[in-house]
Amino acid sequence: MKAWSAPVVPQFELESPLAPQRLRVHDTSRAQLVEAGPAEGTARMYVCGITPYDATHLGHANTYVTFDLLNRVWRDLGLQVNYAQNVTDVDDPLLERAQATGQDWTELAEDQTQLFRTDMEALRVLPPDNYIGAVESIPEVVALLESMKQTGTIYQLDDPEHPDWYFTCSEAPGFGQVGGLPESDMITRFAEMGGDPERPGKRHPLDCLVWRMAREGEPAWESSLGLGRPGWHIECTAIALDHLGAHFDVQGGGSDLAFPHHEMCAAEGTVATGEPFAAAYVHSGMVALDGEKMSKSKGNLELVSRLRNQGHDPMAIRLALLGHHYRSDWEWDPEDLARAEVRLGQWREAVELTSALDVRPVIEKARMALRTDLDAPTALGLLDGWAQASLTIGGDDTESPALVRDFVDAVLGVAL
Ligand code: 5CA
Ligand code: ZN
Repeated sequence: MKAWSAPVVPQFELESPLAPQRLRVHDTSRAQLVEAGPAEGTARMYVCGITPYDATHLGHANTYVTFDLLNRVWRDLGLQVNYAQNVTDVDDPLLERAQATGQDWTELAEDQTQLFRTDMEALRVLPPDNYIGAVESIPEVVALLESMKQTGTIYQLDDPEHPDWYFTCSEAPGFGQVGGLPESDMITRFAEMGGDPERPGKRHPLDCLVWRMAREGEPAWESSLGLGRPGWHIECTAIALDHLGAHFDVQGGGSDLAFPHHEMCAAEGTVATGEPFAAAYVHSGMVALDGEKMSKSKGNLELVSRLRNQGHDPMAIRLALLGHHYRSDWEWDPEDLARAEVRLGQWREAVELTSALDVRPVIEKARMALRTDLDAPTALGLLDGWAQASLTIGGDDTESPALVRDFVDAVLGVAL
């Protein structure tokens, strides 16, 4: 499907010999920092997209800004990036919401996806190269499931009414490594996240649904597995393998997706290709409001669109998000936005100076921070130091203001 339009990104070329020449990020499955992406050529990233039944909240925005930063840091290292993202445009929560509000589910999905695109454009998030809906990827899902059927890694439930198809995930090599949870916790979490550990007839409680046979009143598609629709995890597995190939560099999303979603994707991908699914699983922290994770289902939300309609500069919203390290969990506080507005104003003033302090060593340190687990708060603090000193003490470097403008735009995604 159509992604959103790309912002114009300035070419930023400046040598920083002391900054590491590879990106290191935290891989959830190895619980340590690892090098992500190749030394040269094309890096491949899959980030789990929205389920479009409600507007983009700051938790979503934080996740997509995090992976946009990763994308930009790779580009700053001279890599090409193949970035794929899905839209879960058919799934239970979407169908339930459409039913509750009497809307057509396809219209609800299209409207909310369009609002998401507008929000992402405002936040200057680079669009994915492959933006793929679950509905449009059904042929790829079915092809993947057919190959898994051949190897006996999926099976049909012996249930005369609803003979759905399941994947034998617990037999997959490395199963359990992404989430790192003991089995009893896996079962609890699986149930909390839409899984069905207690369903009779399954070979193992953790086996996950891959093809749901048609139910009265639900959309369904003809396939060799019967009339039905894809399960959630297989959608991301099929889209990632189709657009990125096996053993791509990063699978990303919020930390709520580590288990079961990314665990199941990893298991399906490994079984289907005989290779590891992703080289690293990278997770951004959860943004909370009123003491709880911001979520569409609970309704404790602050929306990007609401803040924009109130007249807040999207660049300040972006800076407010980047002010938190991507792996931390934090609570939205309107004061964060006020502080980001002050910071943005100061940076804008400093890049208007005709001469300033030499920023090259500052950019080198900021790159060092960003290439070491995307430490945006440190990079922002370094730039504050340069801006404040340049505005108060001054400096005689005439190129630095333009260097800052281009660096901040190209790498942090903030247009000054
Ligand atoms: N469509 C699936 C992924 S395939 C899904 O989880 N959709 S979602 O709309 O619920 O979430 C979209 C992305 O936002 C996911 O990466 C999720 O981890 C992230 N996310 C959701 N809530 C929050 C939150 N409160 N804080 C941070 N990230 C969040
Ligand atoms: Zn996903």
